[in-house]
Amino acid sequence: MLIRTGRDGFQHPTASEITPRAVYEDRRRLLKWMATGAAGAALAQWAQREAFAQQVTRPGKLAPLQVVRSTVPGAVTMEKITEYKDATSYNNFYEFGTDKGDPVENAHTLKPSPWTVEIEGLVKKPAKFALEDLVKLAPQEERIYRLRCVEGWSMVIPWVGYSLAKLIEKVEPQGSAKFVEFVSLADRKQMPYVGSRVLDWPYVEGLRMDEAMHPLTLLTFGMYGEVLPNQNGAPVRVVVPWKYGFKSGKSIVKIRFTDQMPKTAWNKAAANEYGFYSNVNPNVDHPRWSQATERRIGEDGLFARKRKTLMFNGYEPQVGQLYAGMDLKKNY
Ligand SMILES: Nc1nc2c(c(=O)[nH]1)N[C@H]1C(S)=C(S)[C@@H](COP(=O)(O)O)O[C@H]1N2
Ligand SMILES: [Mo]
Repeated sequence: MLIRTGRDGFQHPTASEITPRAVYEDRRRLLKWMATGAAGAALAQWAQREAFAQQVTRPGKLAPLQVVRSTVPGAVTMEKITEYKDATSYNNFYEFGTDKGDPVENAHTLKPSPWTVEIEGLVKKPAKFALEDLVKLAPQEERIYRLRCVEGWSMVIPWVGYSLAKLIEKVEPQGSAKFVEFVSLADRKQMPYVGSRVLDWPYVEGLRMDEAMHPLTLLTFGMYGEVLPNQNGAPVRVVVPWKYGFKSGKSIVKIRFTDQMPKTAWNKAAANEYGFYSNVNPNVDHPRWSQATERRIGEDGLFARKRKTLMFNGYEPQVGQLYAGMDLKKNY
């Protein structure tokens, strides 16, 4: 059962969200577990996360989204949230220009409604979803993720969406499907820089199937409690928190299941600089600069210190296992 709170629309967790389901289903075990003190720790952790999530204020500029708390491990970082004005005015969205300030200025020509997302390729149930239906496929969760751009800056953003895995399960990939490809809109009428020669349009990104199925991989419809602003990839994008930001394609119109590693836009543009995996890794430098540190947007005053970049952007406990045995210097 979900209990609405009045002020901010957040929903408080039920016992099943704070305690492991098995424990909660067995009353005797629950009492034992509580006696160990683990319950207190879980509650304290929950209260702390709650306090941090309360930082999320709705900017009140766009349509609000009803959100529930995410129970996915690692889905809520406790770091200070980047200001909405920074997250929406310092962007990479090359379809609207290559300067950080271009998207906020130019993306008003994007029409995020009506919108459809096509699911095709190696799936048993190919489909065409109207955005309204896609939004309703699963409860919208709030996830507070670090976003680390390959250029050496980072932000902390409260995204709204659900695990991409929920959509993937619905469309039933065939056994032969090994990768998922994400295709962004490429419409010159709406996107002034589509046709420019910086990238081979449309913007394409991709994940291995197990990466796409990982619960942290978010099919994203909003941020800061509201629908996505155009410059952040309205009306639907992907967010993969342990990878460099460019793996998170914006304004997606197609999701294709394949048996071949997708040819991604950045890999085609410069294969020696942007590999398919692009996991955040402080030990593997970009050929032209170090990846060991990052600048947190909003902290860039005169005395702001650079932060150390974390392996897998800090999501190693959750995703490290996906890459066990892989040479991450080769598979950059
Ligand atoms: N379609 C499309 N998606 C894109 C990009 C782009 O140029 N086009 N830029 C990527 C890069 S480099 C980053 S860092 C993130 C930035 O997301 P944000 O502007 O919401 O912070 O979007 C990614 N998704
Ligand atoms: Mo980026």
